[in-house]
Parts: sequence; C-alpha cells; structure tokens
Amino acid sequence: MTSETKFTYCRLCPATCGLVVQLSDGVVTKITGDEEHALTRGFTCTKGRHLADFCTTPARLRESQRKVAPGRHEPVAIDVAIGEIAARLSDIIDTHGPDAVALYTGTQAAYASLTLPFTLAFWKTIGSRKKFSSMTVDQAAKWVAEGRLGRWAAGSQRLADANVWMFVGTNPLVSMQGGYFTGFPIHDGMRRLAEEKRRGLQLIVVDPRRTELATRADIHLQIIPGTDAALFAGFLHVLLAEGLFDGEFCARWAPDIDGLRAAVAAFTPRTAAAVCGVAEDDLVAAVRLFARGPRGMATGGTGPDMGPFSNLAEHLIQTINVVCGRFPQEGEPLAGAAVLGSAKALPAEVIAPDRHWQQGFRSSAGYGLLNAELPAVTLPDEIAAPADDRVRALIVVGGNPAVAVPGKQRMIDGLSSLELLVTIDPFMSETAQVADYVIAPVSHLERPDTTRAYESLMDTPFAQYTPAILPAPQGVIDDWQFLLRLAWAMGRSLKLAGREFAPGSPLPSTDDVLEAFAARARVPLAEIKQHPHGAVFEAAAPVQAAPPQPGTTAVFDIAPADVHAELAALAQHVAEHAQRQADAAGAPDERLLLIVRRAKEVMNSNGTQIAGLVRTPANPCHVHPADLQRLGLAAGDRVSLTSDHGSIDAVVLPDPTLRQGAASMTHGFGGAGLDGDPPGAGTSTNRLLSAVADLQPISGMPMLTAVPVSVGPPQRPA
Ligand SMILES: Nc1nc2c(c(=O)[nH]1)N[C@H]1C(S)=C(S)[C@@H](COP(=O)(O)OP(=O)(O)OC[C@H]3O[C@@H](n4cnc5c(=O)[nH]c(N)nc54)[C@H](O)[C@@H]3O)O[C@H]1N2
Ligand SMILES: Nc1nc2c(c(=O)[nH]1)N[C@H]1C(S)=C(S)[C@@H](COP(=O)(O)OP(=O)(O)OC[C@H]3O[C@@H](n4cnc5c(=O)[nH]c(N)nc54)[C@H](O)[C@@H]3O)O[C@H]1N2
Ligand code: SF4
Ligand SMILES: [Mo]
Repeated sequence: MTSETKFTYCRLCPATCGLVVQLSDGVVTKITGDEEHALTRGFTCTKGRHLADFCTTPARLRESQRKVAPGRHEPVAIDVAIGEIAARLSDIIDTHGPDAVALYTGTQAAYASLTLPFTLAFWKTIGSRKKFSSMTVDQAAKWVAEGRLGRWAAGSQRLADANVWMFVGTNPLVSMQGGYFTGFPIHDGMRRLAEEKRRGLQLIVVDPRRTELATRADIHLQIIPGTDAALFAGFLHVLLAEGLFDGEFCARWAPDIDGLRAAVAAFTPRTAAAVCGVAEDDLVAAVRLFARGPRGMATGGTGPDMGPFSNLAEHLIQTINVVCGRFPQEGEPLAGAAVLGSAKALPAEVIAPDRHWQQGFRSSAGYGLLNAELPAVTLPDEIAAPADDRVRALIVVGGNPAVAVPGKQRMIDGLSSLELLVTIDPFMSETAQVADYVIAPVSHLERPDTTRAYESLMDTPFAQYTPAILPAPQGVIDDWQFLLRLAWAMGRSLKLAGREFAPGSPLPSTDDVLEAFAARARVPLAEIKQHPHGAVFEAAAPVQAAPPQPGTTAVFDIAPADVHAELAALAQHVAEHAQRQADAAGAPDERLLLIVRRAKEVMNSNGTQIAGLVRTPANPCHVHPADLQRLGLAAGDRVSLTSDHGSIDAVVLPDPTLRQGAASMTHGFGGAGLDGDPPGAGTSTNRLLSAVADLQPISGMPMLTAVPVSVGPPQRPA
C-alpha cells in the first residue's frame, strides 16, 4: 500500500481554501484543511472536505452523452461529439446567422481559471450577441448602478484600512462573497473579521435575518425584506440634512447634491424607518457611525439586488460611498491583488456613466445589452421569438439555467424546444437532462490550476499553483480544451493570453496554457510553484492610485432623471401600501415574505448530488417560531408555500434569527424532476418565482427575495 499526502486548494468557491489530500493507493482517504496554507490556515467548509466525492461519486459523468430520445442519453466519444456539434452549429450560423446561437455561463465557469477566458474567446469567434449568464438572476443591479452613476476608476477602499463598513444583504461568513462585490476578505473570513474588529473596525449590517455576520455587528438594522431602497433613501436624506457628506469630494466629483437632496426629500428618517420596520434612532445612529468613518464603504450582496426596486437600492448604496468620498485617492493602495495578473496604477477619478444598454442591439424581448448580456429570464422568449435569428442553439458552460432561473418550468420547456442544446457539465443536471449533448469535463481535483482568476477578489498578494491531484477518467475533457477543439472543428481560431490558437497547431496542455497566462505575472509561475501551500508575495504589493488625468471632466451622476422617477414611484408605492394596511387593519396580511439564503453544504445546485453533504430535510423552509405558532405549525411539518405564481412543498423548521414575517429557503434544489420536484429531493423555489412579473427595467432581473407566500397545509401527497 502506498500512502501519499498532497496539497491543493478547493475550487468550488472563491475562498480557495487550502486542502491536504490523503491518498492510499491513489484513492482519496481524507481531505482536511491545510494548516500551513498562507491565508486559510486550516479553514475549510464541509464542501471542501467532500471535494473528492465530486470526482468519484457514481453520479459523475465519465463520458460525454448524446440524446437518443427525449429523456434518454447514451455515451458518445468526444471526437464524434465535437464533430457533430461543430457541423450543426456551422449549419445554424450559415443559415440563420450567428445570433441564432446563444451562450449561458454559470458560476462554475468562473472557478477553473481557464474556462471563462476560453469561453469568451470562443464566443467572440462565433460573433453572436445573445449572451446570457447567472449574473442577471444575481446582482445585475451592480452593472445598472455603475452604468447610471459612473464608477471610480481606482476601485474600492479596502476593509483592512477601514474604520467602518456597512454590509447590506450579504452573509459572507457563509457565502464567502467578497472582493469587488462586498469588500469582505474571501480567505478565512471569520478570523479576519475578528482581527479587523480587534483593530477597531465597526460594522453595520442590514439584513432581515440575524445572520452569522449580523451577530458581530455594532448596529444591525433588521429590516422588513424588500425595503432597502426606502432605507437608503432615508439614509441619504439624513446624511445630507445633517451635512455629514464630503463636500469637497462632491464639489469635484459629484456636483448634483441638490438634485439628490430633492430626490430623497420624501424619505425622512421617520418615514424610512417606518417603512423598513426599524427604530428611527437606529437608522440615524447608523448614518452617523458610517459618516464618522473616516474610511470604509457600504456594499451590498444579493439581498438588496434580488428584491423589488433593486436597481434603485444598489444605486443608493453606491451613492452613499460617493457622497462620503469613500474611494482610494492618489497615493492610496488599490484593492485587489495582482501576482499572476498584471497591476496598473489606476487613476483616482470617475469613469463617466455610459448607459451602454441604450445603444446598439435590442433583443426581441426589447432589452439592450447590459455588460454584453441579455436577461436570463428572457432566454425562453428568445428561443420562441418569431424571427429567423431566434435562439436555435444554446451552449451552457458551468451553469444550470433549468434550475437557477425563476419560472423553472418555462425555462425547461424553452430549453427542450431548442434545435441544439449543448452543456458542459460533470453531472446530469436538470439542464443536461434536456440537452442534446452533455460534455463530461475534467473535475476539480483532476486539473492543475492557479489562483489567477480570483486575484481581483483578494485583498492580499497571494498566489498558489496546484498540480492535478487525481488522474482524470479516460472519457473526460477539460472545459477549455473542448471549446478550443470545437472552434477548430468549425475552422476558427481562438485569440487569448496574447496568442492565437489556430486550427492545425498542436494542442497545448493545461500547464502550457497556465504558463501562457502567467507570461506577464509579477512573480514568475516557477517561483509560485515552489510554494505548495501558496504564499503571500510581498514583491507584488498593491499598487497605489495614480493622480487623475489632467483635464478629466467625468463626474458621478448621483440623481439622474430615471432614479428620480424610481424614487417617486417608490414613495407612491409606500403610500399605497400604508393605505392598504390601514384599510385592512382588522385582517392583516397573513403571508410571509420569502427571502434568499445560502446553505453551507451546497453551492447553488452543486453538491445536491453528493451523498452525505445535504442535510435532511433537504432545503427546509425556515420560519420564525412565533410565526410557526401563529400559523398553527410545528417544527418538521410539511407545508405548501403558495405565491402569486406557483406552489411548492417544503418542511418547516423554526429559525429565531429571522425577522418575524419572513421565511427563508435556499435555491438550487429540485432534483431530477422535469415536471415537478420529486419527494425528498428538496424543492426548487424557482417554481414559486415569476420570470415575467415585476421584472426590473434595464436588467430584466426577476424578484427572488421578499416574495409574499402563504404557508399552509400541504396540497400534494408526501
Ligand atoms: N430562487 C433563487 N434562485 C437563484 C438564486 C437565489 O438566491 N434564489 N441565486 C441565483 C444566483 S446568485 C446564481 S449565481 C445562480 C446560479 O446559476 P448557475 O451558475 O447557472 O447554477 P449552478 O447551480 O451554480 O450551476 C453550476 C453547474 O456547473 C456544473 N459544474 C460543476 N463543476 C463544473 C466544471 O468543472 N465544469 C463545468 N463545465 N461545469 C461544472 C454543476 O454540475 C452545475 O450544473 O442561481 C440563481 N438562482
Ligand atoms: N455555501 C454557499 N456559498 C455560496 C453560494 C451557495 O449557494 N452556497 N452561492 C454563491 C453565489 S452564486 C453568490 S451570488 C453568493 C451570494 O452571496 P451573499 O449575497 O452573501 O448571499 P447570502 O449569504 O444568501 O446573503 C444574502 C443575505 O441577504 C439577506 N436578505 C434577503 N432578503 C433581503 C432583503 O430584502 N434586503 C436585505 N438587506 N437583505 C436581504 C438574507 O437574509 C441573507 O443573509 O454566494 C456564493 N457563495
Ligand atoms: S467551498 Fe468551502 S472549502 Fe471550498 S473554497 Fe469555498 S469555503 Fe473553502
Ligand atoms: Mo450568484
């Protein structure tokens, strides 16, 4: 028997936790956290310790699959699959043009460093404008806000230098969401947060649940779900009324203070606090604490970006940073690391709002391109559109749109009606089950990789290289290699990493391509490879913000006309809501507001297939104990949740950390059920949510949080 110990890192989420893998005769016997890892110091979550199961579970595909009849797939050799897919794609493009082919990228396209660059290069050579991703069922409001407000060229301040930070609707101690999204450290967050707090960092958390993060807050505003826009309008009202903003910064970079003051005038702290269900004093105290700074930002996660008025909520959160001047100034360190990537001293100035979606292409559903993407909920519309270049073929990389997007059945029906659906996926996901080809990729522990792709999310100049830990099964292919070979089979080259990968040239190895991507690294890849636990490279210290370019005239647009109009609409919505409540004083709305939540044991739908990872009951519905009692329910009861758009079943569990009136579930569950979620698999909340009602303008973002549901006796047999 040969025993081996190998060092690597987890590739399921950006936390890239260091792992120690123990093998006996080539079989993984145990995975633990790597105590010697430079940043994660032994921390992992349960998913990381199960990482080998993602490679070895019987459910994992070891060969690519071809559909032979609806619901029936057979193994297909990769050369055959590539040849057939290339021929069909070429035919569709020749007959109907490149826009008849669409792309959907999901989260797992981002976690192998070569997958996304090759996907985007492949996409460029196809030349289609119909690109979709999970971002438009996630935080598309951030793109809208930047396009309307403008952004700071030198990026964000760093938590490590901050005195105060306000986290809105994010729980990075579970989600590990950090970097440019929230500013939270992606590595070993729990310990890092404790260290920053000991240094004096003060925390404000806005969340309807007393989350792991909220228990560590100096001020927790436990708002009514879906009321963020009103809260931050009130927040800005107080900031401006009390003169707590940075007048000098605004005079130079955000001149329309009077416009903003007028736009938030209706949102007095009393009104905002009443709408949000918090104490007025707490709101005012949060404003004063934040304003005192002098450093630190307000950042939002999925909470404010998935609810009603999400574009507005995100605009107001970012505007708080603008009026308080909370950006790196000339000579201050930039956030984000660059060890394998290149670093540039970005100027301390504004990049003007461009509202890019207003120009150029419009989809048949009427949307412009937001960051070169169309709304994911409109994919079924683009498939059904009465146009010659309607979406006829779809390529999915690292995503599971059948389960990720509200209106689950609508999406499954749309995907099923495609002329060609290809997904690269190690599992027979719901999307794979209706696909014509399922390409079986190399799995996490089977590929060498570097941490390059995560550097923009890091706050420390850290880098790690990992070799492949396990051999890949014969029949699988690297995501990037499939895309390159598919392009070649279509007679096209891919251009990336300063190279042209032309048809007929020798097929590079993954290590060759990783080298090519490291050509301009600040620390040579060869040196990084000498640190099996990863290392912090002081030679790659953060660069400092450069002075603004002479003559720059760009400024933030803090109160554009559409934001004004949205605030007016919100004020009216608030007034109507208050009126309805007064009218119904005797018969209050019994419905709960269903909110989003991340579960430690799964990463969206990843992990739902791994035995021993998912707890029982799968995807329970959490309800405050007082609400359970009011509804006559007990822990463990099966219930039906009914929204205006659908109904699902779940098991209720008490959760005293919730605000009363809220219920919370996670997403990504639902198992193999194409017509309904099978018992025991956990239900998909996307059967409750609408892909057509209450969409946000510009982004087409649906409502995923703060959705009214009635909770009652189960309507289906167990
Ligand atoms: N109701 C509700 N819906 C939501 C959300 C919510 O909060 N509530 N959250 C939304 C958010 S934020 C997001 S990001 C989306 C997620 O949307 P998606 O990214 O579309 O969904 P995932 O479940 O992450 O899909 C990842 C897929 O990649 C596959 N995969 C795993 N490893 C690999 C690999 O190495 N290569 C390839 N090619 N594939 C791999 C997995 O098997 C899985 O099928 O869901 C959204 N949907
Ligand atoms: N373990 C695990 N980690 C993950 C994922 C996963 O599925 N599992 N998914 C990954 C993905 S794709 C993403 S996008 C990130 C998301 O990362 P986060 O945005 O940090 O996700 P959550 O931890 O769900 O935090 C969202 C918080 O918003 C709160 N919330 C709900 N509704 C509202 C509201 O109306 N207003 C406010 N202010 N708050 C509200 C919820 O109570 C919750 O605490 O996580 C990533 N990490
Ligand atoms: S999934 Fe868990 S173990 Fe893996 S990187 Fe993320 S937090 Fe770390
Ligand atoms: Mo996400």
